[in-house]
Formats: sequence, structure tokens, C-alpha cells
Amino acid sequence: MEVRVYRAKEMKDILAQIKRDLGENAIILSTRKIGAGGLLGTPMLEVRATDDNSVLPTSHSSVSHSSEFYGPVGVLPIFVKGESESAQNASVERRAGRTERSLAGIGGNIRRRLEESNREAGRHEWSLPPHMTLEPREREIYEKFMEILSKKGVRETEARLMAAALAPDIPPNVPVTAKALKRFIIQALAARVNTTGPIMRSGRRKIIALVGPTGSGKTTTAAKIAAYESLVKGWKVALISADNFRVAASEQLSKYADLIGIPFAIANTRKEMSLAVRKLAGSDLIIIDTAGRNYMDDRAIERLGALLGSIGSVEVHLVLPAVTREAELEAVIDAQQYLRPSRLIVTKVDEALTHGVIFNVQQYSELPISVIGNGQRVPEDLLIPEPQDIAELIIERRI
Ligand SMILES: Nc1nc2c(ncn2[C@@H]2O[C@H](COP(=O)(O)OP(=O)(O)OP(=O)(O)O)[C@@H](O)[C@H]2O)c(=O)[nH]1
Ligand SMILES: [Mg+2]
Repeated sequence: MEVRVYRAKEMKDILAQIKRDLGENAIILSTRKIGAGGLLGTPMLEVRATDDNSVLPTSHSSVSHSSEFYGPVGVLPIFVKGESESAQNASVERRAGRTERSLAGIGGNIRRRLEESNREAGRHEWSLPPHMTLEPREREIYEKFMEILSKKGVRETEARLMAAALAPDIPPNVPVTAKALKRFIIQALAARVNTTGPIMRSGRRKIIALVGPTGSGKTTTAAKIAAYESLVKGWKVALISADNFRVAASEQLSKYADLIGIPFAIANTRKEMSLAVRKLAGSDLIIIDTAGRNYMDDRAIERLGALLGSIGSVEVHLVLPAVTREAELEAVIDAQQYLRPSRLIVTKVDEALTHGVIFNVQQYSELPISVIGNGQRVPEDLLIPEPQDIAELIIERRI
């Protein structure tokens, strides 16, 4: 077996040279950095290669390919140098065995840690709300409820109240298992969640505005509602873009209006807004899409408030994404109080790992939920939820 040694600063230069000398199927036996070379003493690379592919490991040996070698000469396997094929194969197999053993070790560690943390979770004793006492079986049920609710991301204070109120009501024949108890917790959640039902319930003319933080899904949801109410429900719908922050934003909405086949207007000042609303007076439903603004920017929120204030009566829907941390969502809810929202829209539930956040923001804002956004498709990924839908989504991830 002829072994050649190449040195250069760049791997690509070495690979080009190897390709020229030894052809496309050359095998790299080893690579290493060597100290010398270059004006500034830049490290050089040294590569040993051969065109004798009998050194390749047998198919079951696991030899890793380095991404460094994907490129000009294609995939060149890295291989350890050795005197003979059998010695090389044995070496590869020894290394593969070591890797498997160490992976098994890591897997074992992860599994052990998971088991420990599950045992911890099982051992966790949830404190009861103040002044509450429970019989031993009730206490056991309470613990189970708390385990389920906390796994689903329901805020602990809310969960404790719900679980403590519910535990004494569970009939004695119900086993204390998560499976048997889930339907009770779904019922309890459904009884607490507040939703509005369809946006258009009567033929009364309505103007709604979607407000909320940047990128929360306002424009997408405005288009979804417009398509649903107009194409499925047959109402006369119009869209207004009040987003003068980005040129592309009104274009985005105008395209949706074209696709749905409904009127569209842009209104960035109080005057333009009054004009647009007057022009679209024949519509059953006017949907206003607003600019997403940083919730800490009070001035922008005030300006938006003034713009919406120029419309006689507008139903404001606050759009929140289910994938934001709750502390921020609460800050957004606080900041947007100025706009007097009366409805909540929760988007991106398809991207959330747990859905307790829907319940938490609903309880925190005390606003009923009008719409759930569960994907990017317009208009398919829209849900006008009943409380039961939200409870099932939280506990069973079913929608
Ligand atoms: N997965 C998922 N993505 C969504 C959902 N709703 C919106 N999006 C995506 O979120 C991104 C932002 O959506 P927009 O509707 O432009 O959000 P916006 O609130 O109008 O954004 P700004 O006007 O910039 O504040 C887009 O990529 C949407 O496709 C949803 O329910 N699920
Ligand atoms: Mg937008």
C-alpha cells in the first residue's frame, strides 16, 4: 500500500492535490495539525492518503465521515493508519466498540436522571391552598391533579385552587390514576375557561381591530377571520390595514383581500380611518389589522389608541402567541389595557409544547377567547373554540 503525505494550510488545497495524484476514490488515512509553516507560524495541516481502497473498513464497522471532507473531492472517509488491513479493521472495530460503550454510558446516565426526576416529581407534595384540608384519598387525588396540571403548564396558583375544589367531588369508585382523572380535570377547566363563540352571531354590523405584539399573527389571523366569515359564513366582509409601520404589511393584507375577493382600504390617520369606515359602511364586518409594536413603547400604543378612538364602536381583540414566556405575555396584557381589548386571540398553539398558557393568559386577562390560531394556513388553521375544545387541547393536546 502506497501512502502519500500532503501538507498545506488549507484542507481544500490538499484535497485538490490528492484528487489530482490519487483520483476521486482516494482514501484519507489520517489528518493532523502541525505547528510549523506560514509567515506568522500559522498551523499547517498534514494529511496521509492512499489510493488503495482495500484499507476501507468492512461495511459493519462504524467509521465516521467528517463534514470537513464533503466538498471538492466528495466524501472521503477518515481512517486510522495501520500496518495491515486486519489490524486496521480490528482497530476500527475496537474504536466502534468503545464508542458504543460510551454512548450506552451516556444513555444510561440520561435515563437514570430522568427516572430520578420522575421519582422526584412523584414525591413532590403540593401544598394545599390556605385553610383547606382534605381526607387521605382526596389528598391523593389532589396530588394527581396537580401532577397533570403542572405538566401541562397550568399556573400553580390556579391549579391548586382547581384541584382542591375538585378532589372531594370525585366519586369513590374512580381509580386514582391520571387516565381516570383526566376527564374530571377537562370538565373543571372547561367550566372555568371563557370563550365568545362566533364573531358574527347576528346580522348586526361590527368593526373589529386586531392588536398585539410584533409578529403575534395579527395579519394572518385577520385574513383567516375574513376568509371564514365571508367565504364560509357568507357575510359581507372588508379589511382595513392600519399598519403604516411597514410597507409590506398593507401589501400582505391587500393580497389576502384580493384572494378572498373582498374590499380593502389603508388607514393610517384618524381622518383616513373615518373615511375608510364610511366607504366600507355596506359591510357586515370590518376587520382592522394594526401594526405590531413593542409593548414597552407607550407612545406607539397611545397613537394606536387615538386611531381606533376615531371609530365609533370597535371590538378590540388582543392577539397573543402561545409560544412566548408568560411573564412577557402578562406585561403585554398590562400594556395593551390602554386599548381596552374585550377579546383574546391565541395564536401559534401548533408550535407550543404545552397549552396551559392559554388558560393562564385567559384567567390573567379576564378576557374571553374568540379565536385560536393553530397553524400558518389561511384560512384552514383557525378555530372558533368552545371551552371544551380549549380544555381538551390543554390536557389531551386534541384540537
Ligand atoms: N405556526 C403558526 N404560525 C403562525 C400562526 N399565525 C401566524 N403565524 C406565522 O407567524 C408569522 C407572523 O405572522 P403575521 O400575521 O405577519 O404577524 P403580525 O402580528 O401581523 O406581525 P407584525 O405585523 O409584524 O406585528 C408568519 O410567519 C405567520 O405565518 C399560527 O397560528 N401558527
Ligand atoms: Mg402584521
